[in-house]
Amino acid sequence: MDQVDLIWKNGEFVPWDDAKVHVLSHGLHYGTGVFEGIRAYETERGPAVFRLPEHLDRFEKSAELYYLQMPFGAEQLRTATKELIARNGLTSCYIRPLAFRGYGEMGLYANSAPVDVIIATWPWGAYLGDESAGKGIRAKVSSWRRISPAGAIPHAKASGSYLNSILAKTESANAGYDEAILLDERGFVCEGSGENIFVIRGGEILTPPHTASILDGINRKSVIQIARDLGYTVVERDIARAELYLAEEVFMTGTAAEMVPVREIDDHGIGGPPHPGEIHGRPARARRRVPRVARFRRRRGGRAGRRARRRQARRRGDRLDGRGDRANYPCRLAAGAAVRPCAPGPPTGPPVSS
Ligand code: PPE
Repeated sequence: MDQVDLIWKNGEFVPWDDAKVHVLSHGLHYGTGVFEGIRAYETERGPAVFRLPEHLDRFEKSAELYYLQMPFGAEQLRTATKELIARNGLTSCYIRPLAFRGYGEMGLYANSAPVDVIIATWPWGAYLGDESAGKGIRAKVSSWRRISPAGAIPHAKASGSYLNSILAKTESANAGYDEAILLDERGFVCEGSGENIFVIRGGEILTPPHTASILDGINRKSVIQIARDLGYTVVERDIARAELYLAEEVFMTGTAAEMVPVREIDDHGIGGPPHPGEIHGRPARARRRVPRVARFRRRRGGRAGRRARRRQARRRGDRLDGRGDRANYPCRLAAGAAVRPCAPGPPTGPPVSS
C-alpha cells in the first residue's frame, strides 16, 4: 500500500511506522473493532471529504452496537480527519477510522481493556480494478450467505463481520471473478463483499431493503437520493437471485469501489447494448460532482504560508481576529458539511418509468 507520513492515534499524530499495537490487543484476537471507509476527492477548492458527518455518525453507532465506548466525539474525529489529510499533503485519498478494543484484558467480557482509535489516510485507486468503472465487472453469487441478524449485526461496520466478506471475496477471486454477491439468510439478494447492489428492471431501480441484512451504505443512500432527484423510481424491496440475471443493468456502490457497473453475473451477460449501464451512468456522473462537501486546504507552513493564508482571507473578506488567520483554517469546517448530492431537475435522458 502507499504510505504517507502520519497516522492519527488516540489524539496524536504519529509517524506511519510508529502506529503499532500490542499482539495481545483484544481486537486482534476477537475482531472487536468497528471502522469506516471514507474518501476525499480533489476539487478546485482543495480536497473535499464525501459525507464525513454521515460516516462518523455510522462509526459511533457501530461502536455503540458492539458496546465499545468511543473515547472521542464526532467533532474531534472530524477535525482530526481534516488535519490529518492536510498534514499528509494529500489532495485525494481513502480515509480509515478504526476503533478497537486494545491491550489490557483477555476473554470475551473484557470491559477494562481500552478502546483505541486511529485514523489512517492513504491514496487508494480503483478498488475493483482500473477498468471496472468503464467496462463493468464480472461477479459471482457466493456460496456464503451474508451474516444473519440472528447471529450478528449486519448494520454495524464491525471488523469481525468482515470474515464473512473475506470468505465470499476469496471464493469469487479464486474462481476468476472480480467480486462476490452475497444472498441473505433467506436467499434474497443482499450485497457485494464490500458494496451495496442496485438492479434495474423494467426501468425501475431496485435495491435490497434494510431487512435484507445489508450494511446501510452511505453511497447507497446518496445514489437513491440522486436517482430520485433525476426522476427515476427507486424501490427498496427483496430481490430474487434470478432477477439479477434478468436485469437490464446491475451496479454496485461503496466508498472504496465507488459506482461500478456489473456486466456479468454467474456467466450471464447483464442487459443488452449499450453496455454497461446507461441508467447507472447518470447517477454515477452526478455522484462524481461531489458538490457542497466539507472542504479544506493543505496548510502551508512558515511565513510564506501565513502570508498566503492572510491574502486568501482578505480576498474572501474574512475578519482576522487576535488569533491571526487560524480561525479561518481549514476553512469553515463544520458548517454545511453534508452533501446535497445533485441539483434536482427533470431527467434529460429517455423516460425510465411509465
Ligand atoms: N456493504 C459492505 C459489506 C461494505 O463493506 C461496504 C463498504 C458497503 C456495503 C458500502 O458502504 P458505503 O461505503 O457506506 O457506501 N466497504 C468499505 C470497505 C472496503 C474494504 O475492502 O476495506 C469501503 O468501501 O470503504
